[in-house]
Amino acid sequence: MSEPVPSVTFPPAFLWGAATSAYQIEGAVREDGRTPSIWDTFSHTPGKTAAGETGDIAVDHYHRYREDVALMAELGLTAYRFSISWSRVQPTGRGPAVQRGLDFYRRLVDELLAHGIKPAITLYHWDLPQELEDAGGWPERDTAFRFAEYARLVGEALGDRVEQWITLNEPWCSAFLGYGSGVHAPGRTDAAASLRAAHHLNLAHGLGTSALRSVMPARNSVAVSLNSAVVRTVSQDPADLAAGRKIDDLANGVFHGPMLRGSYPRTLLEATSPITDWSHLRDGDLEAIHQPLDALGLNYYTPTLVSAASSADASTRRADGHGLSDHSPWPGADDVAFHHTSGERTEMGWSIDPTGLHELIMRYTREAPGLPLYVTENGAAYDDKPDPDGRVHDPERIAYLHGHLSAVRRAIADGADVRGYFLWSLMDNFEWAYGYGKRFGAVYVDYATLARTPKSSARWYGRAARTGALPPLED
Ligand code: GBH
Repeated sequence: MSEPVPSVTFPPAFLWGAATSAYQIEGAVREDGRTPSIWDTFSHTPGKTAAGETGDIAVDHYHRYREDVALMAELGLTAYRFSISWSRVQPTGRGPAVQRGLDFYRRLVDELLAHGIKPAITLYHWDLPQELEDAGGWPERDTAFRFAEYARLVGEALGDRVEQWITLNEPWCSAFLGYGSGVHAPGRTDAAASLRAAHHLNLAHGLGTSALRSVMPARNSVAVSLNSAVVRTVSQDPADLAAGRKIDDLANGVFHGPMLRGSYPRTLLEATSPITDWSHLRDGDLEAIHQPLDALGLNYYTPTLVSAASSADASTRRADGHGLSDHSPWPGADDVAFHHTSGERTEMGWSIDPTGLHELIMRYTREAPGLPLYVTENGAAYDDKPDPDGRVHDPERIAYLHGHLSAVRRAIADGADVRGYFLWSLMDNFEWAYGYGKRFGAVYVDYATLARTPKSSARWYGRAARTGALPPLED
């Protein structure tokens, strides 16, 4: 363990950002040629999201983006990570781009640049055009080629003014929550399909990276954002350590292996061999996936605690190891048990553990030496409510941010090259299967009026952004 850093100041060029994603904030789902994505279909299917909530209106960012950018500027943010709705740009997932769809993002980018805020584009944050799902979705190889084509179109349109690009957000969720446990769109529960999906997401990342580079200025940066799990075991028992390694392969190695090293972990191929023969892995795929990257994005919320299933104490077993589903998102890991981690929790039930973020950053500092790192998501849901005077006080979120930003600062002191931090999320929004019940925003959204009110955490974070140092904890 490292010593605490005495003065909590950050490098001058450190980016202080916030993150969002298209389906979670935009609304306007039928405007300007946009067609349904798998999340439109899923959220409109009874029983799939809390209270049947959908992103139809979300927080109406599509119409309010100017106000939202002004708010970011007023707070003092220096970067903004958002995603592009694929079916706004290519309604069928194929063919030429729809100009009106691209125009929205061009206006948003220009508004950000005019306010001195650096845009970071995520090309894919889980909202596959429904037509591509109808043709087989991510388990189908062709989807990777469709993604590369889409990446090229967006790169051509915005590569002159956006420097930071992220191909995929958390492909683990797309593959294993979308096709394995089925708690995310498209809601399929087929372990073999989830492993094929993971491979085709890897391929999409590789082909998409090459496509972006072929149309963009060389100065632009291409990265990927992974929800790299911090896997801990309940004991040092060999059986528990083996369980930990298995989950590490299924959470991390399945993407990092091909993307950063050009191979799948042998142990992953073995553990999943009863489920798939991996015949979908073709000659040349690993070379296509293993593209040099300019940066790596890490999304971190909470660590994962596991043991061998045989040694599990049922009372500590974590129900949400499988999310909201009876089907596991961990193919080939029926011999692993998931446990509740101790300590304070957020409204999601996720334990608060900033040391996990330090550990994660140091791991990739070792495993991907020389690769600049960004924390592309970190944040917490709390049950925020306005006071009678209309203000929203969220000291718990300030404490969460303080703890995790201190962990980032400690990692920098320990030699990690962390270039920026993106708080999840800029504002309250559609939290996927949980609907609007979980508030991750630094900015409060009144869902009756869609009025935005910065919470005290937004002011606190803005002060950090302006001064490059963490303000004291008091609210
Ligand atoms: C991110 O997902 C998303 O990128 C973002 O859109 C979302 O709003 C935000 O976080 C908040 O949820 O051990 O099976 O329970 C994070 C999703 C949550 C996925 C924790 C892995 C643990 C898997 N991650 N989850 S399990």
